[in-house]
Amino acid sequence: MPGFMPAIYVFTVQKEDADGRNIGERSDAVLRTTMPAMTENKMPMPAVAAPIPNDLESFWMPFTPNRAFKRAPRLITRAKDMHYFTPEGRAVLDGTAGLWCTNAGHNRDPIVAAIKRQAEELDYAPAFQFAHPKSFELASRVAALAPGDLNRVFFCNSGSEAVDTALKMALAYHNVRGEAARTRLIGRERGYHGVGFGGISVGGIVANRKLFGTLLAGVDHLPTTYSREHQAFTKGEPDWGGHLADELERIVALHDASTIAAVIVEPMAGSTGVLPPPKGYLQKLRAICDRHGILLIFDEVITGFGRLGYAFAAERYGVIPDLITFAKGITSGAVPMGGVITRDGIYETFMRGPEHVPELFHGYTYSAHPLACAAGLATLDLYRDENLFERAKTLEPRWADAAMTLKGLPGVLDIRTLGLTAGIDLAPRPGAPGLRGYETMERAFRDESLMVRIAGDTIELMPPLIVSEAQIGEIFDKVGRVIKAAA
Ligand code: PXG
Repeated sequence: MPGFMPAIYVFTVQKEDADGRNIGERSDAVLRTTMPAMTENKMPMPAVAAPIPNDLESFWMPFTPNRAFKRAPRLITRAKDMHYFTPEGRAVLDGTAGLWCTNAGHNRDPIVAAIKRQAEELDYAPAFQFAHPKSFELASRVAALAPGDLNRVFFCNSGSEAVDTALKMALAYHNVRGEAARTRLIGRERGYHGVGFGGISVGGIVANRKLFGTLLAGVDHLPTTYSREHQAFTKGEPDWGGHLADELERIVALHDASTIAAVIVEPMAGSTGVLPPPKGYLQKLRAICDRHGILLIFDEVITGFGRLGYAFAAERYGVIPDLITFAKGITSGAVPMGGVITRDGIYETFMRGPEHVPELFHGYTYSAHPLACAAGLATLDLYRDENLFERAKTLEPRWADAAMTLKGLPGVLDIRTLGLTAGIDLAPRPGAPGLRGYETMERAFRDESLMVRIAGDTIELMPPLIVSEAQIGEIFDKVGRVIKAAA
């Protein structure tokens, strides 16, 4: 970025309330740029300057230890392909595809151009009662990628919205076809389905649930499929654990199938540390759901769009769910978008009643937003033209081998891989769970210029699908050094 050499200064100022009373100190970071007066007079930033926050206090950061971050910020101002760039211009290798989303790499020219064109042509059009053509085009493209008769696509703006949409569709579906008693929802321990009330209810992460009241009523959880004892250091789907799907039969026996609407699982649990499905597990879940008229929802927010070497994990496993949730990779992270794909029969079940009345009372102001649709179309073109899903499949063995080179390093308890993902469990520091993971992420960013994700003391890796073989080596070399340093 020519002519733009920002530096961050963190200092402490005395803060006053509206009446001029001193209300204590507060730590602010000021960005000094080529326009030094910027922070004082609120002049617009020069076009070349990235919009970096100059007051770290106001932004309540999501899923972040705010105080630790604000003491030592990790700022990103620019990205291209496999790299981020800090305000100082340091290149940071992206080992995490953003947050599992930039599957085509960062700031890809065709996606950027499509967003620009769309912004000039049509900024917004309502998706209720009106529509713009790209929403239909993108829905058709997504339907074509989905397996079987998963042909109907509902758009929203995030994975959390996609999950809540899918759960509501499942409940409403049973209702309109005359089985209104089917209201129970079944999730899984260690599942992550976003942060809406539906998603945290079926999700299985204690910290995401315990402070938020009673959640949805009538939710049960399958056991997690992970067992270190039986699965440690497995590449791909573990042999042990397929039988855990039988737990669904136990839940059905307890409540009776006539009360159960849907089961929702991630084909591969991502957020809780990359937990690949045991061999045969998903197929078994499908068979049990079929036996009892229960809808099967695959939450493919992470596994969709190439992460496991296929458009959807459903294809990898030859299992056709009734609904698929997606987000993230649909636009390669460039514009927020999510959605739900349903089988024809579900959509058709709703298509009754007077034709002037909406069939489903659900939707978002920004469903099928024009910028998201334009970004989505350009992204799907890139995936196709660069064979990125196949690329992930081809690279999987190389990726898994490279990950397993870390076996034997101090404190490494398990390594799991699937598609272009890896989870590396580190031994927690005594009395301080999560600290070693946190230090690892910090060191990776500062000392190795590598972005990793952490879930507690587990390192998670999932690079953009454009990652080169050399970069795979680089990622695991860097992670290896960090693990040793944080031992
Ligand atoms: N379902 C699944 C399976 C997800 O992984 C969501 C739903 C929610 O998506 P939104 O767009 O509402 O965030 C997710 C999100 C991580 C990490 O570090 C994972 C997610 C988000 C942020 C971080 O593993 N997954």
